[in-house]
Amino acid sequence: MSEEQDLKSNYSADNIQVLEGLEAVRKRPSMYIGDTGVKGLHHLVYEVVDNSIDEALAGYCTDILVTIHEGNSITVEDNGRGIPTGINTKEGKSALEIVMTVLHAGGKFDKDTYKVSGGLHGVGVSCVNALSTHVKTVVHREGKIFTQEYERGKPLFDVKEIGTSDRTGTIQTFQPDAEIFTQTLEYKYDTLAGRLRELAFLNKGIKLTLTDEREKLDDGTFLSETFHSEGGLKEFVAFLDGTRTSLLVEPIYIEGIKNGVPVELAFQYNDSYSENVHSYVNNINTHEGGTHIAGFRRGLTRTLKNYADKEGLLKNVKMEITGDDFREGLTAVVSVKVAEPQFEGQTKTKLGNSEVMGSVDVAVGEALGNYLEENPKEAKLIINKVILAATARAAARKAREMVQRKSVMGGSGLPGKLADCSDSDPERCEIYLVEGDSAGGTAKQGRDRNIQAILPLKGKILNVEKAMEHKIYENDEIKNMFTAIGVSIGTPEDDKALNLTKLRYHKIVIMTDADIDGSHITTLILTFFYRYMRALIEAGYVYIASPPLYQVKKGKDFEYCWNDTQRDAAVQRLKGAGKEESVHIQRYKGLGEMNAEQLWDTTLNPATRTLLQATIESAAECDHTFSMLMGDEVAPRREFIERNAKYAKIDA
Ligand code: 0RA
Repeated sequence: MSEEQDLKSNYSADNIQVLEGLEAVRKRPSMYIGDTGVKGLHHLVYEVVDNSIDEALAGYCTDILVTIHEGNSITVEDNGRGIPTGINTKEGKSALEIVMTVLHAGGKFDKDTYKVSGGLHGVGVSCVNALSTHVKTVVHREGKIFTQEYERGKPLFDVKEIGTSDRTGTIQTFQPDAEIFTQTLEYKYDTLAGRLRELAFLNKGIKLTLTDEREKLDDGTFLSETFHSEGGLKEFVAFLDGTRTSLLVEPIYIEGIKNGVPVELAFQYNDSYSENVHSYVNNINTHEGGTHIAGFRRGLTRTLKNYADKEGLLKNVKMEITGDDFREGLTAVVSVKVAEPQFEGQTKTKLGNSEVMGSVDVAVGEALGNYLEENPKEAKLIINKVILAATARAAARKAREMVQRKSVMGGSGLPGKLADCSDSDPERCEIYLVEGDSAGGTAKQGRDRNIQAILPLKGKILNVEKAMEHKIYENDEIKNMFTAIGVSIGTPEDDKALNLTKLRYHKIVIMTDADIDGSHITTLILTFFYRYMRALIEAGYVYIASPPLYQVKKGKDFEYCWNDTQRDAAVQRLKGAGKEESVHIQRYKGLGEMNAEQLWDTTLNPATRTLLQATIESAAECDHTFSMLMGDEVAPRREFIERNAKYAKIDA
């Protein structure tokens, strides 16, 4: 074969690969964006925003605007340099077209840019293009405006010049494809806002604005928020702690390049007993931790211990102090940028690069070492808190061992209040955690005894955000939940990990009254699961029941209603030609007002009930929300409940 022919055939081979690329994305979208549900849908936005973040991190972009349009198309606009539009000689196409239509082509044209952002799947904007019915890209660059449009990834025309401009930037508008996203096409404002807020904290200085054109406000403008943080992680930590009471005037903070790895971290102690450490690699939340977290812990423990020893603060302390004791009431965010991150673990969110451990260790040592020397009063506060934690830990271990012993005893060890089901296959079995003995009684009569177990809980359960660990394991309602659900603490590898090998149900349903008290109890139980049985939420086993608010009745005919709109419609339907007074509306004030049959029909029957699945979209948002809901300040809690009340009704 001549050289020329060789080149030619390679060229067409390349072309075929290109076609296969985007076809493959449409054939198996989950491989590229994780899933085709709510998560994947939102992932499209993150993928596009990540490109703009990269441009900002390279120093060329300060503002990113995200707009949700009517009909759920999205525009992402930035004021960066604009995607290059010149013809790439090798491919014979414009760089823009290549970026938009070739898998993984994103970074090809600018090797100097230190690419650090990029979604978990890091697939590039061509995937978004492949999974959208229509994309329009507009580039302002070199005094001109260029554009190209695509349908399901295929260009509709060559890049064309459409005008002149005195600015630079890239504007991407895409419409997700209903053929791909069969579950939902609806963007959630709060989900996008949560991620943009997180990105603003993680990349200080960048302004990210979210506008929702589906939500017009009273003054005629659209719902819109701008996220912008000059303090970066220092402000992130303050945000996470919400209304918790801080031990230090402000978080300990460091930013710098250590052993070649950019490290930024901030931490603060508060008066709670839980540890909230969040970590990010290249702006991706590393839920499972990894080497950066190991480095953080090592640096924290070593530096605090050295200081305490040097100052003789541990002279009279008899008991052993463990790593955990240094992290009680700790809120921290660790963010590193790694050029070639290795992700491991079940959800590929655990950093494996060993060199990062030392970098973070050194960063913590420096920041904390200086802080302790310069702030001896605060240093003593921290050390005293650690000593207190060690004291409490002894008590907690005893209490935890009780839970461990009880929960392995099996049948006879089950709580007396539990009405178990007869089936023993966890996959088929459900347990309802029910507020109050009276509703518990009705549920016991109304349920399907084969697969549904009922555990009544006494009123308000313990607020685990405010209780010390041993109090939690001593609490009767909590002990009952551990033993009934079949969860214990301690596995052969880790004596604090959750042991799910004896899990007895794959659906754990929280059922409370549909009023303010009921939703408070739901929140208390969810907080408990979040702090002490998070793996159950992550596995998708935790649900919230939604009992109806009304029964609308006329003679023998009746309908159940979950909100006021349904109620009004039911009244109209049932009255027919008759008078409105002939229709009777019963407002359920609690589960106790329903009889067993009604409870089955509306809330228990797997064929007709509505269950809301508890999920952790963002651990950081959860921490903030729980600290606010469970904290002492009333105003933010009331605001949150009022703002979310309308969603709660829609969901029902
Ligand atoms: C590569 C090179 C250059 C810009 C970009 C990529 C770029 C990509 C995106 C994606 C969204 N917004 C973006 N902004 C910029 C420019 C190279 C140069 O001008 O020298």
